[in-house]
Amino acid sequence: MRAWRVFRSAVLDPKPQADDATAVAELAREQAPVVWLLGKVQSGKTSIVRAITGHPEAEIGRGYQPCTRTARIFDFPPEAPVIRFLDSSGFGDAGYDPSEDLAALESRAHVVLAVARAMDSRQHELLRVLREVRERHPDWAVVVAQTWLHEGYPEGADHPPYERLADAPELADLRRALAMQAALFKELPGTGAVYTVPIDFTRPEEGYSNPYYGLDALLDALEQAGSAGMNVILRSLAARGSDRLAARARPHVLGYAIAAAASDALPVVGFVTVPMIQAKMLHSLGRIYGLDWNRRTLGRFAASLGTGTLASIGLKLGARQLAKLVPGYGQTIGAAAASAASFSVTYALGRAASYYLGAARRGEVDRSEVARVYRESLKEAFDIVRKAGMHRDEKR
Ligand SMILES: Nc1nc2c(ncn2[C@@H]2O[C@H](COP(=O)(O)OP(=O)(O)OP(=O)(O)O)[C@@H](O)[C@H]2O)c(=O)[nH]1
Ligand SMILES: [Mg+2]
Repeated sequence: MRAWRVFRSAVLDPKPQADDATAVAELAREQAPVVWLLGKVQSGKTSIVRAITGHPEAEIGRGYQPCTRTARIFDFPPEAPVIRFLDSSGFGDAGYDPSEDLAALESRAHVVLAVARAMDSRQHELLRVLREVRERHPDWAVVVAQTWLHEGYPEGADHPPYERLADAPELADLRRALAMQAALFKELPGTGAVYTVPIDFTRPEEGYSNPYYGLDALLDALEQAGSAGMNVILRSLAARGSDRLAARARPHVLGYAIAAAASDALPVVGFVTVPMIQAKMLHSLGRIYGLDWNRRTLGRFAASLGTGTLASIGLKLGARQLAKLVPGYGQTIGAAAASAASFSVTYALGRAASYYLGAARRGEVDRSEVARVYRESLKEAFDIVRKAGMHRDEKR
């Protein structure tokens, strides 16, 4: 139970260490894929970030940090990023040179996301930049989001069902514009795929039936263009549900779990321990739910989890313990996958804590439900591990 004691005192620490928080964020950031946004001013770049993260636009604006001379970067969530958006701002001014932004990306997982208004045929600058990118990296996939679709609709029309974009008779003009624009991008040099995705992300006051028109198609394209872990991240972000706080908590849990996995894999930053990362996660979740952890609340949460579960918090689990926790997974994952175990336990702890905090806010904690959420989330975590290929060092 030593790990639990370390964890407990870290959660109850009245003065959380800022350095630790920075180290945890750094760990997560190292793993997070980067979406490189390229496109003219006001083409809809920030709206795409808002749609993917569910984060309010104003906070996205404030969350951007300078990165290179020509780009800013938004880490989401900032405390333990699961995804990062690099927004290159040189567009509109002729002569944007992408080399510095390219260099910032070269060694990491990323997707190039070009953004162009569907009815705006003047895309020379964007095409020039993309050509430069693909000449340097012929294999990089490019996703082109074609935005502002309704500029090509008949006056006052709402969106058709997404699949009708391809054949609705009244949209012939829009289709022609989309096809002509797509053709320009398909001519890019290089071997990587080019995906074009029509979208329209409107503000509620514009009155469209679906403010995220085409979001699913965009996520599909990003998944196909991106790294193995991308699908897990995007789907987790998209699973919003109706509970606003739970939706805010979810990416945090994923980010801290990824950081926990990374802390096992990267001995250099070994001073960032799994129990410490888990403690930081509980702090973050407490802030989201507006509840401070104290002896009493943490004690209650621990009691709901049960001692059998507590024993696994903060530990590096071996195959045997894993097999006990989740029957059937012991063999799949293999003995060496300490980081997969840390990921899973941290993820399950975070989901159980979110559930607990939500229920405590409403004043209706059902203890057995907390334990059930933990167990269910552990299974979910192992699915994520497999889908993301986190256990890929092991024999298949
Ligand atoms: N109707 C519609 N409006 C959009 C769409 N995308 C963005 N907008 C609106 O266009 C304006 C600019 O969108 P942003 O997402 O801020 O564009 P941006 O590319 O980040 O702009 P800059 O940061 O100024 O370069 C906002 O008022 C958005 O609400 C879209 O697909 N359809
Ligand atoms: Mg913007």
